[in-house]
Amino acid sequence: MVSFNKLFTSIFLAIVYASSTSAFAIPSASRHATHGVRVVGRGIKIESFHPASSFETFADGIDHPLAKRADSDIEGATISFVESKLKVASNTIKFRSGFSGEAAKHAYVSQVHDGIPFANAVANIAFNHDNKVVAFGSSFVKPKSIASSKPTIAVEAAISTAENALEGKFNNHPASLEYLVKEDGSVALTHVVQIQNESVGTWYQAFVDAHSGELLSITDFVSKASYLVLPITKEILTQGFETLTDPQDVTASPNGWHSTGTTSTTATDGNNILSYKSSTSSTTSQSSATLNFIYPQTASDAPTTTANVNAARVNAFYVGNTIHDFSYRYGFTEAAHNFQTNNFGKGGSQNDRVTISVQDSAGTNNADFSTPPDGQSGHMRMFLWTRTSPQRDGALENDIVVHEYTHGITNRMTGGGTGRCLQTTEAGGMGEGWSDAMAEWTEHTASAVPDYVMGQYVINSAAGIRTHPYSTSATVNPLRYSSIKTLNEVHNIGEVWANLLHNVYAALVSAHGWSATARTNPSGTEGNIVFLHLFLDALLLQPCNPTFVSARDAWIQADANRYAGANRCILWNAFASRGLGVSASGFNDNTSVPTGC
Ligand SMILES: *[C@@H]1O[C@H](CO)[C@@H](O)[C@H](O)[C@H]1NC(C)=O
Ligand SMILES: *[C@@H]1O[C@H](CO)[C@@H](O)[C@H](O)[C@H]1NC(C)=O
Ligand SMILES: [Ca+2]
Ligand SMILES: [Zn+2]
Repeated sequence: MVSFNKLFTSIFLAIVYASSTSAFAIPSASRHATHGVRVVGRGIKIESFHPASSFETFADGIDHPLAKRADSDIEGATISFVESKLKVASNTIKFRSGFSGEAAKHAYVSQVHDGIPFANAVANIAFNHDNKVVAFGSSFVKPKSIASSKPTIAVEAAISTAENALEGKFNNHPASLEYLVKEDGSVALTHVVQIQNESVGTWYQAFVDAHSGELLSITDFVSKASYLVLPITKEILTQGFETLTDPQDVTASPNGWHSTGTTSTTATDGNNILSYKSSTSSTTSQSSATLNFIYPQTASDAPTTTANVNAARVNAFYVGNTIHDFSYRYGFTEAAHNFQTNNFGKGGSQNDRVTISVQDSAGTNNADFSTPPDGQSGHMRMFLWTRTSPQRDGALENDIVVHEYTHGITNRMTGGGTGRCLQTTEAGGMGEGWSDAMAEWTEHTASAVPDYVMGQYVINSAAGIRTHPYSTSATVNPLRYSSIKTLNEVHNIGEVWANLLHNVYAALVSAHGWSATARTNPSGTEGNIVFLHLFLDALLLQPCNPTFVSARDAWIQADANRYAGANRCILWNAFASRGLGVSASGFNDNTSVPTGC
C-alpha cells in the first residue's frame, strides 16, 4: 500500500533533482530512435538513453557456428552465434531466455560484465525450423569505461533517491544490480528498483547509479492514451449489447475464464482477468455458480449506477479475456510472456493476470495500461469521459479496452518479456500504433476495409480521438513515414504506424480474402489471419526499441518464416505506399520496392 509519510523530504529532494536534470535538450526527431523523454514527479524531466539497435534479417537463414552439431541447444547456438557475429568473448554474453514459437525459435541475451547484465545492451535472435538464424537484433556496445561491479552506495539509499525523484514508493519487487550504458559511452553500475504511486497510477523502474547515487534513467511501464478534445455532437448512443454464451476459447483458457485451475470464482475474477471497481474485491459476482452475467447498461443513467458499474466490469472482463484468447492462438502464449495467474506448466512466469480497474477515480477522459516484466500483473485503468451528460465509460467502448490490452502484448513480446523494449520515442509511438491497429482488427465484420475511427463513443463524435481516420486513401489520411519529422508525441507518431498497418491489412485482405472465424481459427489462409500472424510474429523478431524501419523488416522476415515469403511484395508495396520503402531512413520517405515486386 502507499504510504505518505515521506511527503516533506520528497518535495525537498525533488526540487534538487529538478535543477540537476534540467540541462536536457528538447528532443528532436533525430533522437526518437535512441531516447525517450519523460516528465516525472513534480516536473522533473528524465531523458533515458538506449543504444541504437542494429537489425538484420536473413530470409531463408544463415548458419550459426554450432549448426553441424546435432546436440546443439538453443542456448549454445545463441551464445556461439552472438560471439562470432559481434566478435565478443562468450563471457560477455548472458543467455536470458528462449522459447519455441510456431514460426521460429526466439532467444534473448544481455551483454554482461563481471556477471552483471547490461540493462540497455541486449540482443535477440531467431532461428527458423531448419535451425538457421533468420533475424538478429543487437544493441551491444563497446564501452569506453565500465564502473566497478562492487556498489559503493547501498540499495536503501538508491531506493530513497528514486522514491523522492519519482514521487512514489518502492513496491518491494526485489531490487537488482545492472549495468547501464550512458550516452557518452561509459557504463554505470546501477541499482534497479521499482517505484509505484498507486494514487496517480505511475509505475517506474529506476536506475540509480550505485557509485554516485544519481538517478540515471527510468523505464516507464505505463502506456497512456491521450485523446484530442473534439466538439460534442448530439448523436444518440445505439447499444450493441448481445448475450454471448460460453465465449471462452478453451484452447487458450483450458479452465474457462473463472477458474485458475485451483480456485474457481463466480465473479469477474479469473485466470486471465480481474475486473473491479475501487477495490480488487469489488467485482461483479454471482450468488450461485450459474455465471449469468446479464447486466443491461442504461445509457441515460450515470455510469456509476450499480447496474452500469456491473455492465462496465462485465464488458471489460469479456473484452480482456477475448483478447487473451485470440492473441494466445496467434502466439502470445505463456512461454511468450503472456498474462495469466496459472501457466499450467507451459513455461513463462505466472501470477500476472491483467487487473482492470473500471471507472478508476484517478483520472478522466483517458485510460492506461502498465506492463511490468513477465511475472508481475499488467494493470489497466479505465476512466470516465466527461464530454457528455451523463458521462460515458471507456470500459464500454471496446476499441479502448483492446487498445490498452494490446500495450501489454507489444511490451511483453518485444525483447523477451522485460517490459523495457518500447521506451524510445519512436518505439513508444509504434506501441500506440499497434494498439489502434489491433482495435481495428477486432472490429472488422466483412472483407470490406472501410476507413477506421478510434474512440467515437466516449467523446460522442464521429471523428473520434485521432487526427485522421485510418484509410487507404491518402486524401483522407495523408500521414507518411516522413510526417514523423515534425511529430514528437507518441500517439501522433503512432497514427503514422497504425495507418501503415491499415494499408498492410487492406492489401492482405484484398489478396487473400477475409475469415469470419479468425479469432479462433488461426490456420486459415485469409488476409486477416495472415495479418495477425505477421503482427505477432514480427513483435518477437524485432529488436529492443525498434524503429519503423526495423519493425517493417521484422514483418518481411515474419512472412519469410511462416509463409516462405509469399506476401513479401504485398508487404513491401503497402509499406512503400506511405514512404517506408526500401531506402527509407531517418524519416525520409522512399517509395521504392525491391526488384521483382
Ligand atoms: C503520489 O503522487 C501524489 C501526487 O503527485 C503525491 O501527493 C503523493 O505524495 C505521492 N505518493 C507517494 C507515496 O509519494
Ligand atoms: C529510393 O531510394 C533509391 C536508392 O536506394 C533511389 O534510387 C530511388 O530513386 C528512391 N526512390 C524514391 C521514389 O524515393
Ligand atoms: Ca506471464
Ligand atoms: Zn495507448
